[in-house]
Amino acid sequence: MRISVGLGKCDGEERLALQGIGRRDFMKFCTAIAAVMGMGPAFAPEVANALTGRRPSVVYLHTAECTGCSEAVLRTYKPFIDSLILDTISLDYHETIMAAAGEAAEKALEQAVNAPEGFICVVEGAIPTAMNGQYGYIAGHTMYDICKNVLPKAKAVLCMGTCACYGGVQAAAPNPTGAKGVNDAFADLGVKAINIAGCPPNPLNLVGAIVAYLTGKEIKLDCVGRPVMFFGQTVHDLCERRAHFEAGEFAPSFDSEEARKGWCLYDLGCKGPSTYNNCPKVLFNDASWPVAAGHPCIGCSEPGFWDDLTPFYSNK
Ligand code: FSX
Ligand code: SF4
Ligand code: F3S
Repeated sequence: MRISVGLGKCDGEERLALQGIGRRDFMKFCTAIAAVMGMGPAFAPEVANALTGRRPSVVYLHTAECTGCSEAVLRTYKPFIDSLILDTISLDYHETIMAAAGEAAEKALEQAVNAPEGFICVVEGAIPTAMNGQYGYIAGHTMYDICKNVLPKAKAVLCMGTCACYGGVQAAAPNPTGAKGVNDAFADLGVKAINIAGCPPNPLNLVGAIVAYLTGKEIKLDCVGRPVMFFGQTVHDLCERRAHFEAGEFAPSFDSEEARKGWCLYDLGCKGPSTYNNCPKVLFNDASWPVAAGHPCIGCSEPGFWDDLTPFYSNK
């Protein structure tokens, strides 16, 4: 089916049609993104235009991490979401999925970074800063130096995942590699990254942030650099088990009848009350989120959650 968005056709429509993405599915996706951004369905055509317009060049850097953030995008059960993301942006450098290797990959990075139209940089992973960054090398350069070179030149920097935002598991005590989040590691270079937190983050929050950037919408950040439109409420505020919390109905164990009936998981360690994220509203893969699946929120979108919010399975 042919895609027709807005008044005219553009090369974005061709791209989507080539991916076999129907207009109905595409507009449904755009409406979902508008909702994620806290906008009504009337904003969907603007989302569509942003996603089918001129593609911004994106350099996607991997540092110290598990690559779960990229996996969250690539394994979406609606296969068109990854195509859409990868087609919406001109992904000029991505260490996990690009075809180029060796010197060709290095050249691609150099070209993207020096292109006159500029680029957006997405960072996935923490920055090892101890011993001059020697705990992490790519192509003979430390991750620390690569970021130092690339990030100040970017038009915008997005941190994809809690590791890039705040250091994540790599920064957990005793943190021998001196792992830090981007804003912490490069504050002296004037880098001010937008933090799409979560381990992994919801890919729709990344798309929402890119759409906001492309449409020139103001991206209001909270005190730890997360867009308020995605991270303005706690998981607890949005949770479907909340009525049971208020009624004092707490599941005594994971395999209990009460847990199955949807009682609150607070006594099993749920950190929803102190965690800001939109998981209950946005869901992963349009399907579920941890608490709906019977697992407590472990606070994965919060800075320092490995140190501050453990033990994960107790609140006592
Ligand atoms: Fe971190 Fe992302 Fe968690 Fe993993 O790369 S946010 S460990 S899901 O992969 O950086
Ligand atoms: Fe709050 Fe967690 Fe209970 Fe949900 S399960 S109501 S997030 S404490
Ligand atoms: Fe993370 Fe809690 Fe959501 S663990 S995925 S913020 S429910």
